[in-house]
Amino acid sequence: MNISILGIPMDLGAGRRGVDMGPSALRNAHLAAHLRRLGHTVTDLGDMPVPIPETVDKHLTGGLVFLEQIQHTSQLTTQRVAALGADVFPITLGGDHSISMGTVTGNALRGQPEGVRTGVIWVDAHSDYNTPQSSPSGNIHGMPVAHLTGLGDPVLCGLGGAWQLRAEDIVMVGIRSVDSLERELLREAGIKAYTMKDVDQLGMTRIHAETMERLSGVERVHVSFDADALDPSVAPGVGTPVPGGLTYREGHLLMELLCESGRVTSMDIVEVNPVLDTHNQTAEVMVGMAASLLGQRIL
Ligand code: DIR
Ligand code: MN
Ligand code: MN
Ligand code: MN
Repeated sequence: MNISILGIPMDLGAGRRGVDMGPSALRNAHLAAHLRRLGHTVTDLGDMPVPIPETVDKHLTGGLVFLEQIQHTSQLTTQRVAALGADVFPITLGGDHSISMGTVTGNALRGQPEGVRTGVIWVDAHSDYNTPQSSPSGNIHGMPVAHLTGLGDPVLCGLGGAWQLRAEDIVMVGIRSVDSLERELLREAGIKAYTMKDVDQLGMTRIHAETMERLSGVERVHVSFDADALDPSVAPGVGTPVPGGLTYREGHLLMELLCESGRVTSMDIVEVNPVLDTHNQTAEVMVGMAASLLGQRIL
Protein backbone atom coordinates (compact mmCIF):
# COMPACT_ATOMS: atom_id res chain seq x y z
CA MET A 1 0.00 0.00 0.00
CA ASN A 2 1.04 3.60 -0.66
CA ILE A 3 0.81 5.41 2.66
CA SER A 4 1.14 9.19 3.03
CA ILE A 5 1.74 10.68 6.45
CA LEU A 6 0.62 14.27 7.03
CA GLY A 7 1.01 16.12 10.34
CA ILE A 8 -1.48 18.78 11.44
CA PRO A 9 0.04 20.29 14.60
CA MET A 10 -3.13 22.08 15.60
CA ASP A 11 -3.78 22.75 19.26
CA LEU A 12 -6.31 25.55 18.85
CA GLY A 13 -9.30 23.26 19.29
CA ALA A 14 -8.35 21.82 22.69
CA GLY A 15 -8.38 23.43 26.10
CA ARG A 16 -4.76 22.58 26.93
CA ARG A 17 -1.50 23.10 25.05
CA GLY A 18 0.77 20.31 23.87
CA VAL A 19 -1.03 18.30 21.17
CA ASP A 20 0.77 20.41 18.58
CA MET A 21 3.76 18.17 19.40
CA GLY A 22 1.75 15.05 18.59
CA PRO A 23 3.08 14.63 15.04
CA SER A 24 6.71 14.87 16.29
CA ALA A 25 6.03 12.34 19.04
CA LEU A 26 4.49 9.86 16.59
CA ARG A 27 7.40 10.25 14.16
CA ASN A 28 9.82 9.84 17.07
CA ALA A 29 8.04 6.56 17.90
CA HIS A 30 9.05 5.35 14.38
CA LEU A 31 5.64 5.41 12.71
CA ALA A 32 7.05 5.31 9.17
CA ALA A 33 9.63 2.60 9.93
CA HIS A 34 7.02 0.34 11.50
CA LEU A 35 4.79 0.67 8.43
CA ARG A 36 7.68 0.11 6.02
CA ARG A 37 8.54 -3.10 7.87
CA LEU A 38 5.03 -4.29 6.99
CA GLY A 39 5.88 -3.86 3.31
CA HIS A 40 4.22 -0.51 2.66
CA THR A 41 5.65 2.39 0.68
CA VAL A 42 5.57 5.34 3.07
CA THR A 43 5.92 9.03 2.19
CA ASP A 44 6.07 11.61 4.95
CA LEU A 45 4.62 14.87 3.65
CA GLY A 46 5.65 16.86 6.71
CA ASP A 47 3.34 19.20 8.58
CA MET A 48 0.60 21.63 7.60
CA PRO A 49 1.17 25.26 8.68
CA VAL A 50 -0.93 25.96 11.78
CA PRO A 51 -1.07 29.21 13.81
CA ILE A 52 0.46 29.15 17.31
CA PRO A 53 -2.19 29.94 19.97
CA GLU A 54 -0.09 32.57 21.78
CA THR A 55 0.31 34.55 18.54
CA VAL A 56 -3.41 35.01 17.97
CA ASP A 57 -6.07 36.72 20.00
CA LYS A 58 -8.12 34.10 21.88
CA HIS A 59 -11.62 35.43 21.45
CA LEU A 60 -14.93 33.65 21.34
CA THR A 61 -16.86 33.94 18.08
CA GLY A 62 -20.44 32.75 18.57
CA GLY A 63 -19.43 30.25 21.25
CA LEU A 64 -16.33 29.02 19.41
CA VAL A 65 -12.72 29.51 20.48
CA PHE A 66 -10.20 30.25 17.66
CA LEU A 67 -12.91 29.85 15.01
CA GLU A 68 -11.23 31.80 12.19
CA GLN A 69 -7.88 30.01 12.59
CA ILE A 70 -9.51 26.59 12.72
CA GLN A 71 -11.66 27.38 9.68
CA HIS A 72 -8.58 28.39 7.72
CA THR A 73 -6.56 25.32 8.76
CA SER A 74 -9.52 23.03 8.07
CA GLN A 75 -9.91 24.43 4.55
CA LEU A 76 -6.19 23.95 3.84
CA THR A 77 -6.30 20.42 5.30
CA THR A 78 -9.32 19.49 3.20
CA GLN A 79 -7.57 20.67 0.02
CA ARG A 80 -4.28 19.00 0.89
CA VAL A 81 -5.83 15.61 1.69
CA ALA A 82 -8.23 15.80 -1.27
CA ALA A 83 -5.24 16.35 -3.57
CA LEU A 84 -3.74 12.98 -2.58
CA GLY A 85 -4.64 10.26 -5.05
CA ALA A 86 -7.61 7.96 -4.58
CA ASP A 87 -5.18 5.01 -4.27
CA VAL A 88 -3.18 6.50 -1.39
CA PHE A 89 -3.85 5.56 2.26
CA PRO A 90 -3.45 8.84 4.19
CA ILE A 91 -2.51 8.80 7.88
CA THR A 92 -3.15 12.24 9.35
CA LEU A 93 -1.53 13.10 12.67
CA GLY A 94 -2.99 15.55 15.16
CA GLY A 95 -3.13 17.81 16.72
CA ASP A 96 -6.45 17.95 18.47
CA HIS A 97 -9.57 16.31 17.09
CA SER A 98 -10.76 19.46 15.31
CA ILE A 99 -8.39 18.42 12.47
CA SER A 100 -10.84 15.69 11.51
CA MET A 101 -13.33 18.12 9.98
CA GLY A 102 -10.67 18.69 7.30
CA THR A 103 -9.24 15.17 7.16
CA VAL A 104 -12.57 13.35 6.86
CA THR A 105 -13.82 15.83 4.25
CA GLY A 106 -10.54 15.69 2.32
CA ASN A 107 -10.61 11.89 2.33
CA ALA A 108 -14.18 11.84 1.00
CA LEU A 109 -13.11 14.20 -1.79
CA ARG A 110 -9.87 12.40 -2.67
CA GLY A 111 -9.67 11.91 -6.43
CA GLN A 112 -13.36 12.81 -6.78
CA PRO A 113 -14.23 16.52 -6.33
CA GLU A 114 -17.92 15.89 -5.63
CA GLY A 115 -17.03 13.40 -2.89
CA VAL A 116 -17.84 9.74 -2.32
CA ARG A 117 -19.97 8.12 0.36
CA THR A 118 -17.65 7.64 3.31
CA GLY A 119 -18.13 5.86 6.60
CA VAL A 120 -16.38 7.04 9.76
CA ILE A 121 -15.38 4.90 12.74
CA TRP A 122 -14.88 7.38 15.58
CA VAL A 123 -12.81 5.71 18.30
CA ASP A 124 -12.97 8.08 21.26
CA ALA A 125 -13.92 8.50 24.93
CA HIS A 126 -16.00 11.48 23.76
CA SER A 127 -18.67 11.68 21.09
CA ASP A 128 -17.44 15.08 19.82
CA TYR A 129 -21.00 15.93 18.78
CA ASN A 130 -21.32 19.33 20.43
CA THR A 131 -22.48 22.40 18.51
CA PRO A 132 -21.48 25.98 19.43
CA GLN A 133 -24.79 26.14 21.31
CA SER A 134 -24.51 22.85 23.23
CA SER A 135 -20.79 23.02 24.04
CA PRO A 136 -19.94 23.68 27.68
CA SER A 137 -16.34 24.67 26.76
CA GLY A 138 -16.41 26.37 23.35
CA ASN A 139 -13.52 24.07 22.36
CA ILE A 140 -13.91 23.00 18.75
CA HIS A 141 -12.29 19.58 19.33
CA GLY A 142 -15.56 18.63 21.05
CA MET A 143 -17.55 19.48 17.88
CA PRO A 144 -16.04 17.90 14.73
CA VAL A 145 -18.62 15.13 14.18
CA ALA A 146 -21.53 17.58 14.47
CA HIS A 147 -19.94 19.87 11.90
CA LEU A 148 -19.23 16.97 9.52
CA THR A 149 -22.95 16.17 9.57
CA GLY A 150 -23.96 19.79 8.98
CA LEU A 151 -24.71 20.95 12.52
CA GLY A 152 -22.98 24.09 13.78
CA ASP A 153 -20.99 26.93 12.26
CA PRO A 154 -21.91 27.25 8.53
CA VAL A 155 -18.34 27.72 7.28
CA LEU A 156 -17.06 24.63 9.13
CA CYS A 157 -20.11 22.70 7.91
CA GLY A 158 -19.45 23.66 4.29
CA LEU A 159 -15.87 22.34 3.92
CA GLY A 160 -16.92 19.63 1.47
CA GLY A 161 -19.19 21.77 -0.71
CA ALA A 162 -22.22 19.61 -1.44
CA TRP A 163 -20.61 16.57 0.20
CA GLN A 164 -21.66 15.84 3.77
CA LEU A 165 -21.14 12.96 6.14
CA ARG A 166 -24.38 11.05 6.73
CA ALA A 167 -25.29 10.36 10.35
CA GLU A 168 -26.05 6.73 9.44
CA ASP A 169 -22.46 6.30 8.18
CA ILE A 170 -20.92 7.07 11.58
CA VAL A 171 -20.05 4.46 14.22
CA MET A 172 -18.53 5.53 17.53
CA VAL A 173 -16.59 3.15 19.77
CA GLY A 174 -15.28 3.60 23.32
CA ILE A 175 -17.69 6.39 24.33
CA ARG A 176 -17.93 7.24 28.05
CA SER A 177 -18.11 11.04 28.27
CA VAL A 178 -21.06 12.86 26.69
CA ASP A 179 -22.32 16.32 27.69
CA SER A 180 -26.01 16.65 28.52
CA LEU A 181 -27.20 18.67 25.49
CA GLU A 182 -24.82 16.67 23.29
CA ARG A 183 -26.64 13.49 24.35
CA GLU A 184 -29.91 14.89 22.96
CA LEU A 185 -28.25 15.85 19.67
CA LEU A 186 -26.76 12.37 19.28
CA ARG A 187 -30.13 10.79 19.89
CA GLU A 188 -31.90 13.13 17.43
CA ALA A 189 -29.33 12.39 14.74
CA GLY A 190 -29.61 8.64 15.36
CA ILE A 191 -25.85 8.14 15.52
CA LYS A 192 -24.69 4.64 16.45
CA ALA A 193 -22.41 4.80 19.48
CA TYR A 194 -20.88 1.79 21.21
CA THR A 195 -20.27 2.98 24.75
CA MET A 196 -17.84 1.31 27.14
CA LYS A 197 -20.83 -0.56 28.54
CA ASP A 198 -21.39 -2.02 25.07
CA VAL A 199 -17.70 -2.90 24.80
CA ASP A 200 -17.92 -4.75 28.15
CA GLN A 201 -21.19 -6.44 27.29
CA LEU A 202 -20.85 -7.31 23.59
CA GLY A 203 -17.09 -7.52 23.15
CA MET A 204 -15.04 -6.03 20.33
CA THR A 205 -15.58 -8.93 17.92
CA ARG A 206 -19.33 -8.38 17.81
CA ILE A 207 -18.94 -4.58 17.70
CA HIS A 208 -16.64 -4.92 14.73
CA ALA A 209 -19.04 -7.26 12.90
CA GLU A 210 -22.01 -4.97 13.49
CA THR A 211 -19.97 -1.94 12.41
CA MET A 212 -19.00 -3.55 9.12
CA GLU A 213 -22.61 -4.57 8.53
CA ARG A 214 -23.76 -1.01 9.19
CA LEU A 215 -21.13 0.46 6.86
CA SER A 216 -21.68 -2.09 4.08
CA GLY A 217 -23.06 0.59 1.73
CA VAL A 218 -20.19 3.08 1.93
CA GLU A 219 -17.35 3.28 -0.55
CA ARG A 220 -14.60 4.43 1.83
CA VAL A 221 -14.06 3.88 5.54
CA HIS A 222 -12.09 6.35 7.66
CA VAL A 223 -10.86 5.47 11.16
CA SER A 224 -10.50 8.50 13.44
CA PHE A 225 -8.62 7.32 16.53
CA ASP A 226 -8.52 9.68 19.52
CA ALA A 227 -5.85 8.41 21.93
CA ASP A 228 -8.19 9.12 24.86
CA ALA A 229 -10.40 6.22 23.74
CA LEU A 230 -7.80 4.01 25.38
CA ASP A 231 -7.71 3.72 29.14
CA PRO A 232 -5.49 6.41 30.74
CA SER A 233 -3.30 3.62 32.16
CA VAL A 234 -2.48 2.66 28.56
CA ALA A 235 -2.46 6.15 27.02
CA PRO A 236 -1.75 8.74 29.74
CA GLY A 237 -0.58 11.48 27.37
CA VAL A 238 -3.95 13.06 26.55
CA GLY A 239 -5.57 16.35 27.54
CA THR A 240 -8.94 14.99 28.64
CA PRO A 241 -8.39 11.52 30.16
CA VAL A 242 -11.51 9.58 31.19
CA PRO A 243 -11.24 6.43 33.33
CA GLY A 244 -12.67 3.11 32.18
CA GLY A 245 -11.40 3.10 28.61
CA LEU A 246 -10.40 0.52 26.03
CA THR A 247 -7.68 -1.88 27.09
CA TYR A 248 -4.51 -2.27 25.05
CA ARG A 249 -5.85 -5.50 23.57
CA GLU A 250 -9.33 -4.14 22.84
CA GLY A 251 -7.71 -1.35 20.83
CA HIS A 252 -5.47 -3.75 18.95
CA LEU A 253 -8.24 -6.27 18.33
CA LEU A 254 -10.45 -3.61 16.77
CA MET A 255 -7.57 -2.51 14.50
CA GLU A 256 -6.69 -6.13 13.59
CA LEU A 257 -10.29 -6.95 12.69
CA LEU A 258 -10.65 -3.73 10.68
CA CYS A 259 -7.48 -4.65 8.81
CA GLU A 260 -8.88 -8.10 7.98
CA SER A 261 -12.05 -6.47 6.67
CA GLY A 262 -9.91 -4.78 4.02
CA ARG A 263 -12.29 -1.82 3.91
CA VAL A 264 -10.42 0.97 5.71
CA THR A 265 -8.99 3.63 3.39
CA SER A 266 -7.61 6.31 5.76
CA MET A 267 -6.82 7.04 9.40
CA ASP A 268 -6.37 9.89 11.89
CA ILE A 269 -4.27 9.63 15.04
CA VAL A 270 -5.23 12.54 17.30
CA GLU A 271 -4.95 14.05 20.77
CA VAL A 272 -1.50 12.63 21.60
CA ASN A 273 -0.07 15.15 24.09
CA PRO A 274 3.67 14.65 24.77
CA VAL A 275 3.67 17.34 27.48
CA LEU A 276 1.37 15.18 29.59
CA ASP A 277 2.85 11.82 28.57
CA THR A 278 5.33 9.53 30.29
CA HIS A 279 8.34 8.75 28.08
CA ASN A 280 6.36 8.97 24.84
CA GLN A 281 4.30 5.91 25.85
CA THR A 282 1.10 7.22 24.27
CA ALA A 283 2.72 7.90 20.89
CA GLU A 284 4.28 4.41 20.94
CA VAL A 285 0.95 2.80 21.75
CA MET A 286 -0.75 4.72 18.94
CA VAL A 287 1.95 3.72 16.45
CA GLY A 288 1.17 0.13 17.45
CA MET A 289 -2.53 0.72 16.75
CA ALA A 290 -1.72 2.08 13.28
CA ALA A 291 0.55 -0.92 12.62
CA SER A 292 -2.26 -3.34 13.55
CA LEU A 293 -4.67 -1.51 11.26
CA LEU A 294 -2.11 -1.79 8.46
CA GLY A 295 -1.25 -5.45 8.70
CA GLN A 296 0.86 -6.18 11.76
CA ARG A 297 0.08 -9.70 13.02
CA ILE A 298 1.27 -11.58 16.08
CA LEU A 299 2.26 -14.64 14.02
C1 DIR B 1 -16.13 18.08 26.00
C2 DIR B 1 -14.75 17.44 25.92
N1 DIR B 1 -17.17 17.17 25.55
C3 DIR B 1 -16.19 19.38 25.18
N2 DIR B 1 -14.47 16.94 24.63
C4 DIR B 1 -13.32 16.32 24.30
O1 DIR B 1 -15.43 20.29 25.51
O2 DIR B 1 -16.96 19.47 24.24
N3 DIR B 1 -13.17 15.78 23.14
N4 DIR B 1 -12.34 16.22 25.13
O3 DIR B 1 -12.15 15.03 22.73
MN1 MN C 1 9.64 1.13 17.75
MN1 MN D 1 -12.07 13.33 20.14
MN1 MN E 1 -11.68 12.35 23.21
